[in-house]
Amino acid sequence: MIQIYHVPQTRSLRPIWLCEELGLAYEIVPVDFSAKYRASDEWRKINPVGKVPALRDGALLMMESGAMVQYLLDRYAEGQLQPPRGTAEHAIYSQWCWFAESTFARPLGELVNHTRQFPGPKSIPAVMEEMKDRAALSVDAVSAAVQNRAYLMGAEFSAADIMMGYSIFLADWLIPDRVPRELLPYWNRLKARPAFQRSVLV
Ligand SMILES: N[C@@H](CCC(=O)N[C@@H](CS)C(=O)NCC(=O)O)C(=O)O
Repeated sequence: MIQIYHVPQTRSLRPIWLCEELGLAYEIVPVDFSAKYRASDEWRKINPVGKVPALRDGALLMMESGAMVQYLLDRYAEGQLQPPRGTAEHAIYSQWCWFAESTFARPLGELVNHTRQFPGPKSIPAVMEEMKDRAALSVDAVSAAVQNRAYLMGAEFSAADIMMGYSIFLADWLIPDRVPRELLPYWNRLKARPAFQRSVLV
């Protein structure tokens, strides 16, 4: 049984959403998200940098939500939700998956970390603005990419939309005034998916 170590509203949403899309059975392992528990030996044995999520499938233990998504696709999806590997389409699909986490979510995650580390008046406005500007560049790039198409890869929903969906979720929470109106049809389409709705309730 696939086990997903989960904290609501964190990146564990990605593998959960994918399991829901594919109809895969999985078990949720709730995680104490306190800094103290995440720094504990018990949790560091599961995620050495003290972050969430983690995934276990038999003897396999993983951190990194994007790698979990790719593993679940390759192991269980029988070609669904990603273009054939080695094609130009797969290259673009993969580009959006990486972009979602390494370029788009990065300044948003740092925004969260900065305000947690330096709460209230201790936060540095210039740093916050710079991170917001970098995230806004990404949100604009995604918005441009989905104009006149239902999903990132065209008419078909793919796991790249799951990767991006979580990053947009973060942007909607952290920089709502920088999310362009033009992105909303795409974001609403993702939120309307029954599998997404089930995954946010877990
Ligand atoms: N690149 C990692 C990022 C993991 C990550 O930043 N997780 C957040 C929750 S969504 C976290 O644990 N933050 C706590 C911290 O960084 O202190 C992934 O995609 O799994």
